[in-house]
Amino acid sequence: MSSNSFGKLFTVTTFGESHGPAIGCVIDGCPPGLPLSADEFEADLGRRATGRTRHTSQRREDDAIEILSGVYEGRTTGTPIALLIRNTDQRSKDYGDIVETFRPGHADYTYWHKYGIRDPRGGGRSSARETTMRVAAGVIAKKWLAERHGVRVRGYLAQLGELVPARFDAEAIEQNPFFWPDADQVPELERYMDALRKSGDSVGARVNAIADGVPPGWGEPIYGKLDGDLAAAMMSINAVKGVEIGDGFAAVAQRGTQHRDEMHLDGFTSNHAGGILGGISSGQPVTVSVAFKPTSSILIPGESVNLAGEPVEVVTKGRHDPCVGIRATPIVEAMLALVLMDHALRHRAQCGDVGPVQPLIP
Ligand code: EPS
Repeated sequence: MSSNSFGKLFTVTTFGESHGPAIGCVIDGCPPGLPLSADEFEADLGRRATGRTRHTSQRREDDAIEILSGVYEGRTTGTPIALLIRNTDQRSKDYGDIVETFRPGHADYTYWHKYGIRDPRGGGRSSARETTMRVAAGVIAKKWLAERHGVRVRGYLAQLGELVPARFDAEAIEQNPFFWPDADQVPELERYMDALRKSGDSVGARVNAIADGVPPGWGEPIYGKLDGDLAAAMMSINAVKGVEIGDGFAAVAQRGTQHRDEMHLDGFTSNHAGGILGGISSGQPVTVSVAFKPTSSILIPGESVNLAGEPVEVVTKGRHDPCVGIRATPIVEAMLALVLMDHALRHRAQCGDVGPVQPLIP
């Protein structure tokens, strides 16, 4: 009922609040024998973490993973993998002023109506902090997909406010704090973010992710479509407002002749479908694009109401991200990997004896 778990055969349950003692997850259904150690989580957790550049929240967490179960002598055992990260840099007094009020645009108001109680410190479960454990679980999925199927998942920032990349250079993405695919534009992004931070406002962003090497056949009609599960997974990330697969909403203005990806024995001519046809992977790269809203915790006063039903002005103090999308690339990658791994196992369970069938378009 309370939906803190997702996946069918590879399931992830996250728990914990932004200002609680710890956050964690339980991953069930991981195949046995996968080599796994705590240091393998560092790279992706570091890519997502706060406090690593001036353009994100200045809260400083080590995000050090403790593996509590499911791994013996450096290998997964097939039993539940429990991961824990202790919170060390909570500053709950920043939230003193909003205990009695609701930030406009934030989940404060809806959590209050749903539960009649809320943890206002750091936004509780609705905080970006919750995404840490998705990234941790995603490390396992990325590794299994790469080793077992040669699948590679990567992402990048495809829009920051009104700025879009002038070109796509895959090599540039990991060389700047924005995951931006054009190194020449990074100074412009720095200036943009500095001005935004100074203004006290926030801005939205778009993150794209691609999975290469996905074989045809993953995904289930009708209610377990790969794109349906991807949309749900991406929408479950706090602050996400839109998801597109392949050409997404641009398909509205396209003709059939334009949108279809023509097939030849040596390859498809295009990938408007984003690697998914009828909810099942086609063997082309799976492409997803995700819209993040502007952070609602901002310094510019906004009108709201308080618990007593009086009109109030709200200003959020604290160490907030002026653009939460800047550190969302590893989160989107993780959700893509988690959904793909779940579907790989589901496909193996039902149809493991079927393929490969011919013709197979490379
Ligand atoms: C967040 C507010 C900031 C961020 C936090 C998400 O935390 P605090 O309220 O404690 O200053 O630092 O993000 C993380 C700690 C994280 O690891 O992602 C928010 O309001 O969502």
